[in-house]
Amino acid sequence: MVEEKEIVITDGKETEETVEENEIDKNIGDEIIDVTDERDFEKVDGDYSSENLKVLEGLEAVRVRPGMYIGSTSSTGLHHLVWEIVDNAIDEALAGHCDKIVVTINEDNTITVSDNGRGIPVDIHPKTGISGVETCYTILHAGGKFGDGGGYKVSGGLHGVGASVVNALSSWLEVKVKRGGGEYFIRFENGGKPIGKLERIGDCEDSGTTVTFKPDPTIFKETTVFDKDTIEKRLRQMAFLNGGIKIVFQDKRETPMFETTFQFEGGIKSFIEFINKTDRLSETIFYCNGEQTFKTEDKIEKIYVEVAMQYKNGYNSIIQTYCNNVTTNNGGMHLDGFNLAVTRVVNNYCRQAKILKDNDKEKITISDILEGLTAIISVKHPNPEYEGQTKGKLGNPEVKKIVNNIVGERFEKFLLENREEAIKMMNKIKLAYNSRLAAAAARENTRRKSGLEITTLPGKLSDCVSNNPEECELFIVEGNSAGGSAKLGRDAKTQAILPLRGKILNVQKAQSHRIFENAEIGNIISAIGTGINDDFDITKARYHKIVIMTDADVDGSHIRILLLTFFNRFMRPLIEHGYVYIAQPPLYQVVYKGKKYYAYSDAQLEILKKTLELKPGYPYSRFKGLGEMDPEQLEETTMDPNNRSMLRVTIDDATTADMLFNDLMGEEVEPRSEFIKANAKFVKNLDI
Ligand code: 28F
Repeated sequence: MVEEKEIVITDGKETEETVEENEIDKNIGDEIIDVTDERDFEKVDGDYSSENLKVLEGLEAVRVRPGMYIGSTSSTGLHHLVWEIVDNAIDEALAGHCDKIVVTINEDNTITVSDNGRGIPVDIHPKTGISGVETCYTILHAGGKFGDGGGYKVSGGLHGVGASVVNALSSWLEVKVKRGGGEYFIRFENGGKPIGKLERIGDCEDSGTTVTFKPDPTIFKETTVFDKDTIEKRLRQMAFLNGGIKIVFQDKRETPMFETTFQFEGGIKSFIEFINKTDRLSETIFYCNGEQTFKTEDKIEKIYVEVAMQYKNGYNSIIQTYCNNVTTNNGGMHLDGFNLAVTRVVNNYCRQAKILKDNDKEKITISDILEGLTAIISVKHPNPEYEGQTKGKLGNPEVKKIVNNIVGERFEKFLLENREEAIKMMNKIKLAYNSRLAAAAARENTRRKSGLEITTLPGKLSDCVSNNPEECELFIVEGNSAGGSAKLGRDAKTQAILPLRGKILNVQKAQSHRIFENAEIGNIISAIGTGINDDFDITKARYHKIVIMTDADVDGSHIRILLLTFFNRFMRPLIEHGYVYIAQPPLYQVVYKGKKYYAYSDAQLEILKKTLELKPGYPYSRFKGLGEMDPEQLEETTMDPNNRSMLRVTIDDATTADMLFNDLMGEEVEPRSEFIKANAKFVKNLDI
């Protein structure tokens, strides 16, 4: 069935991406030699030929089960190869030896990464008997922890698997090193087999490392084509998270060559400026960074913390957390520490400044503080542990205390030194606090009046017969007439229809307690059954597929965006669980030799015309909206699970989604109309 796949729409072409389990780093380490750890070397025998055999076995293991090392062999896995090599260059920069990294997509879709660091060591490694370069590229995890203690080895996140993994999964890979006055070269082929030894090919004055590789198409069966937007976005993020480093990105597949440079002296402070382009509560950005040590069983280690934040006038909150340059989607100890610190400081400040009056008995909670807040929390940790199903939660307990300390102290100081900003922020927080308490009181009132929880289903809902949420689908349909067709065309056993009249409230700009006064929103909330925000409970979902079905025109995309904004802000786990879909009604119908054919885009229409070998001028019809389709048409093209194609909404990168929502829904009119025009791009950017 089509909807089990994630579908990426690019320029009217559809590619299906199978949803793969993230299988990362399981079991690896058993057979692995960490060349930076002396103790490990005493265990293996020093015989060179047996060593060599192990090397080949290691790389072969990567080729047999690539998913274990890079998560998947889809486009995502393909790009992991780039991140891996870039991470090594970033590490060299964080160690203080390099300030410029160049990433190039070459004409032939190979990748070149280069840095102006010290160059990978070229001398023979005493333990492996081969050059440092060959060691790094053929022994699993050899690039492991940098021994010099000068920097943070940051590639220990989801994809810190080492350069050798990239080599193992490449048709060929070349390394050039400039070091100690010489230039050196080595080439590997066929999944990491060295073609000769590292060779001195000339003299030079500077130093650095350059790597070029071609991903093996027999491994990356789906695609070996690199995506410019994906790489550009990640490199920009890297430049924000590692302030000061200059990262140049080139795409030579374009003529003229595309080139852009990222360098942000302000680090994540610049990241906040980038996200909060409009509608800021005040211009000042709170920024702090600091380092603190902690003791483990046998050594003292350092944690680096960097936090930046700023309020917007709206109510949406964007909190991005990172550990070692990798997004921690489900937060963890750094987020906990941050929440603790700001909650404490804000409560103290508001008590002292008499913003909280004596009769305000309730404390200000983190949810009051988060309304309208954009914050980036980035930590660097020598030994991060990730928890949760998707390994998206930072688990190291010491991080909580350290972030709490640093942010607490610096944020308190900031408020005292920036009185005007502080009062603006606190007034905003107090407003959120007041409306939270007012909404709670209103809810309590309704409950008392009716004597029971509000559990009635909306009158406009045509519910399905089945009570098994797993097979139930809710179609949220634009307009009453389309709703009528959908109602007649549905499979009443599993498909429910909720027609929406007019435009729903712009939830980005509305205050929380106003949302619930809106009838359309209220209908959606009660139909789905999960509740919202803190009360949200995914187990209460009455449908496991919630399908947004709107016209393929500007109004339709506006309503779709409003609905997505709503889900994003109040029912985000619904998206995270993959329950939200976008229906794809066709745009065109061609009747040919008594058979009906449908096209979902202009490009598809052209393909259809070619396939059917239609003469120019052969008639076809264009659907102006869902309402124009009769129930059978709607059923067979858009609703029937056997025929339809739907887009699953997944928030892979919350920043992009949030920023899109902001751009679309915020005050500025310009970006909004732009995005509605570029609707296909919107869908793509949501990583659908
Ligand atoms: C294009 C990607 O990979 N840059 C790198 C260095 C520098 C050193 C290093 C790398 C050797 C065996 C650990 C140099 N001098 N860019 C990169 N630059 N690796 S990777 O050392 C790795 C060690 O195992 C380096 C002194 N110390 C370290």
